[in-house]
Amino acid sequence: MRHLTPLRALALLMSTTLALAGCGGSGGGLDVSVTDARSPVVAGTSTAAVYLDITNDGDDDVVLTGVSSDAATEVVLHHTAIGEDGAVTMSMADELVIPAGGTATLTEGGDHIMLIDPEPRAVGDTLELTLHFGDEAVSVEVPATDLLDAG
Ligand SMILES: [Cu+2]
Repeated sequence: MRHLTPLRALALLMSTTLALAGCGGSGGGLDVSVTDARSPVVAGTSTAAVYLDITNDGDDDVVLTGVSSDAATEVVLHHTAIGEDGAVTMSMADELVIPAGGTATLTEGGDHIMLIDPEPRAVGDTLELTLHFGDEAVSVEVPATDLLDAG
């Protein structure tokens, strides 16, 4: 009879936890992948933007209905618009539709995720974000990046 060493048991436990975290639903057919997640660190502000690409490989449109994180007081979806006078305004968005086979690009100057009162971070830190698609959810590790590296 083989016994698990404590380390091995821990590794097993961690991989189970990760697998659970990566799949909020029970195989409800959500076929979404998230790439290029990043959150530039801006000193002296009480908010932080998160940018990422959400690709919907499924046959049906999916709707991003909310975003949450333990690393911030609040997480909101923002829509950026440039008015006729050239002024940039950000407004809250309730949801974001990602069409079947399409990609939603959340990027500088466009739609983005906003963290309100995020925990202090340094470049290279990661924070965990959960994207909610109705009853299903996808967890994303978002690295903090240097603002100047954003291109
Ligand atoms: Cu914003």
